[in-house]
Amino acid sequence: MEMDKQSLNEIKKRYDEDGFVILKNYLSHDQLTTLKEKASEVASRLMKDVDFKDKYHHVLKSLNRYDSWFKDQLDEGPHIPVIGHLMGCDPVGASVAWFDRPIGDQVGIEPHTDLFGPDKREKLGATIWLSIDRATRANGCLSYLRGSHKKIYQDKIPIPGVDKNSSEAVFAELEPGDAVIHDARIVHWSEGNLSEFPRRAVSYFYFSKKI
Ligand SMILES: O=C(O)CCC(=O)C(=O)O
Repeated sequence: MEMDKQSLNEIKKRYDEDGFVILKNYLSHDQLTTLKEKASEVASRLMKDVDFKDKYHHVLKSLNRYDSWFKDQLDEGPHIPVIGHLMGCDPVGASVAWFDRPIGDQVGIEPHTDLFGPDKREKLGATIWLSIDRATRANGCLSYLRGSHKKIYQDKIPIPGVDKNSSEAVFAELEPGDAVIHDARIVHWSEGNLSEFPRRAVSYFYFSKKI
């Protein structure tokens, strides 16, 4: 999606205030088809490898290490200018992830932030999460605690004391091809898939030192 200066400034304002911003119809039909095909192929290849199996058995990190198309997208994908604009610096690609939440998968991801460690105050980070399917509350869409990127939280999952029913909790319900970009400091989570519909997504994560 091409964005003019005014649109970029509008989304930056929302991103700075809320810690995330939803981009409707971000991918074209062709881009969505390609992403779905590539991600399904890599995921089915990597899922056969027992080393990838952990608590989040439908999540695969570092697709960029195992597939050159994802490495190219991480380093030079069309989303880099918008990520750089929102972060206010040159983003450094860290990881591409596959976040599947198949029908009946009860395992959501508890409230967390994406920046950890003693130097987290010196770092910036951002993720673009591209929805392959319709993501809803029923199938485990991403949820955010609006404005929480302005606070510092403990490096624990789940973060203690987060109220998922707070009036600041926002459900990022997306259509296929929509995207959400979030600040790595925002508290976010997702629930299990209690629906009859799949919920697949690919994310690209970037970080940088504050400048
Ligand atoms: O897709 C999900 O369920 C969680 C994604 C997430 O935590 C992230 O992109 O940082």
